[in-house]
Amino acid sequence: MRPAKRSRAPAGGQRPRGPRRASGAGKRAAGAGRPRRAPRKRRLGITCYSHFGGSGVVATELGLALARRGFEVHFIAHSLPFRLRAFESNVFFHEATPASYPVFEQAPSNLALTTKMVEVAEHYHLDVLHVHYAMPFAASAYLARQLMLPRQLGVVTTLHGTDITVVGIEPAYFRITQFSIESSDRITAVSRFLKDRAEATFGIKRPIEVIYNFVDPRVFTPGKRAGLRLASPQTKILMHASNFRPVKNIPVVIQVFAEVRRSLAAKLVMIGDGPEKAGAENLARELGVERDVLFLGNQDCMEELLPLADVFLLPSSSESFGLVALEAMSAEVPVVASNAGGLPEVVDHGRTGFLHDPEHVSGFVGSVLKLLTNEPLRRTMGRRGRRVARERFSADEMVSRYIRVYDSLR
Ligand code: GMT
Repeated sequence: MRPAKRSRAPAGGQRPRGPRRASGAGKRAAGAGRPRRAPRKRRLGITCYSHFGGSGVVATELGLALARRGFEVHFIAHSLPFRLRAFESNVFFHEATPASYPVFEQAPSNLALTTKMVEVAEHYHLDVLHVHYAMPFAASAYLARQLMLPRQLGVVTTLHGTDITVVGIEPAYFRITQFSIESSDRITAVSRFLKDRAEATFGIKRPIEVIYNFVDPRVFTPGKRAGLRLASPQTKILMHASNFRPVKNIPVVIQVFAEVRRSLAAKLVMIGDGPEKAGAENLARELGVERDVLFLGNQDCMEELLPLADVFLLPSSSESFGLVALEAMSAEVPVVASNAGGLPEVVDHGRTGFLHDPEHVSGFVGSVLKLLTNEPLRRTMGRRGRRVARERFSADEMVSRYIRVYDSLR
């Protein structure tokens, strides 16, 4: 598979010509007897974090889905988004690389990003720039739009989570986060919880539309892939995947597993990497379960790993949505999670999984054991989870809602 094209013009190497106009204008201009011109492709810039993480996944899957619906999509980022692994026509990648200079204590990478946004928006006649994660992308987009005046570039900001709940509220960033969110033409949030939190914390008065994270149920399917095995068939698998940051409550994952392991043969599969990983390895050793905990590091084939789990565990102290929980549900894996943030909007307690207070270790243990010792219940909940993933969080529906947001900017 070939990667997305890097900073290249569309097929034929030609730069799109002619004045900017909304799609459909070509149709109206076509007079009697003259050949109809194809409607102009809608052109969208997407900026996101490229490393492992839900916001980058949502941004990438959205861009790919839009390209399949005829949009020309330009990813503008510091590096190739990790899920942008397959070639798609209509998809371009533009790398924003900061120049270094001895005077800089740190290279001003956000200015390089802003410059790249302007360059791409002008060169490819972008209609809209959609940034994922407010910090600092909404500020870069605001600056890019100002630089392009009087030409109008629509800016959409999607709030994802810690941009609002953790980092955006740091005194060092509060005012710029608030200003740049308010300055966006349209604002979306990935859960009702996050919308409410953004309004309450930042006093955002502009409307925030909730557009949930989504999953493609054709990609995240139940059923183990041949040849992939993490444990013997009799051994139950508890799985966790995250960026191992403090909000993920990693010690609780290990504690819950150590308790579960006392009752039955099980393995804990830990996917991802981050600051809490070393502590987790130590705790597993302290609790004497290190041989049954597999740290797999970052993996980009979650659709192959998740179906291997019997239960997925996500005890976060804060979680705006929990995309990986939805991906697990799509793979028919019941989720045991915390009742924090937007997770209750995703997991239905007692139907598709169980929810507990983030520090309620015995609650998590009880629910995990209930599922691991009652296969019919586990299967029923798994099947319901997949149905909910398909019906409530369908990619088609969420992508259409983003398109309506772009349409409202015309
Ligand atoms: O906010 C973050 O910690 C980063 C971000 C990411 O890039 O993974 O995660 C957030 O965005 C995801 C996609 O919308 C959500 O599914 C996650 O729940 C959310 N993380 C948190 O709220 C901790």
